Amino acid sequence: MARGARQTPSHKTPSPEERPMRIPDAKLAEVWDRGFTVVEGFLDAETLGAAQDALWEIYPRPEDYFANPGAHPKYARSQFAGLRLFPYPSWALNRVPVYPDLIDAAERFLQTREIDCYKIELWAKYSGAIDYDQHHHRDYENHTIVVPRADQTMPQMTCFILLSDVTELDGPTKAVPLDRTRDIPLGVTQTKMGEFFEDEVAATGPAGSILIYKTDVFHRGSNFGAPGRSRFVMPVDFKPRGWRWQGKLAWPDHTGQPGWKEAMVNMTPRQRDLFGWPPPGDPYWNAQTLADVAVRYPGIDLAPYGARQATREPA
Ligand SMILES: O=C(O)CCC(=O)C(=O)O
Ligand SMILES: [Fe+2]
Repeated sequence: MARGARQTPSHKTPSPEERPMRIPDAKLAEVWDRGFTVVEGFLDAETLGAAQDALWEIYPRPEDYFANPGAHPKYARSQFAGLRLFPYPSWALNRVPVYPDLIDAAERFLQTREIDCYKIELWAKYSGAIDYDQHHHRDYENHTIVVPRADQTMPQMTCFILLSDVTELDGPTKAVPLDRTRDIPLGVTQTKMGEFFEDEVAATGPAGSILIYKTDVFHRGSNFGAPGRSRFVMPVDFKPRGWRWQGKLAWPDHTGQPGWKEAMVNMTPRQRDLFGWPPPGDPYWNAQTLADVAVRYPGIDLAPYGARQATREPA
């Protein structure tokens, strides 16, 4: 199990004792039984603080936005205008979706080490930009081209990492416990607006918390309850490797974005594997691929991929 990402010099690796939160089994069991859970204090303070600082390379700071919302018209165009796909310009953000305790939780929840991180987003919302209220829906609609299995073979684990404090006023995600909706066939993805308002639970928590949920749970984005508020979250989704009908992004299509190369160079083999990178010992690796991947990713340490190969097939 991967522990401790390689860091850029400005970010020290937290020791296991400093890592505050291995997600308890009981919380993962709650995701199975209830459909979702919130774990507070998930990110360590240094990781969280650095990620928060890096947000302002991408988004207007709340004080700048609210000083003149008209200067940022894009956020008024759609609820989804504040979405940005991985990678990001800064390692401080790119390391969050491969946070060791997140990998650990996904491996335990999905009950295998053979997992894909199949979607990473950042999402900024600013109060008053637009109405963020949504219908209750199941997320699987754009995470699989069919439907989840009711017996939860090959489930998907979807998460929101909160990078800002989310109170009742900050447009929390609102989720409906599974026992209220078990009678709704899995083929149904939306409910009528308001149908489960009585049952929904607001996924609130301080910055650094994580909401983990499943793709069969009804939930919705909600609007802000007061002016001048903002919400910054990182949605990250995992699946067991194997069923080609599940997924959302094709990572090769994102390798041209600023931050991708640095992220791949900084990651451990375990972390890269989540994106489909060939693991150590894979037959993909030979003298040619080792040399050419090193050209594509200057500074990368390919020793873990090369040692075995070098004894089998000298260059
Ligand atoms: O932003 C949120 O809190 C939830 C949004 C959501 O569920 C969605 O867009 O699928
Ligand atoms: Fe959703």
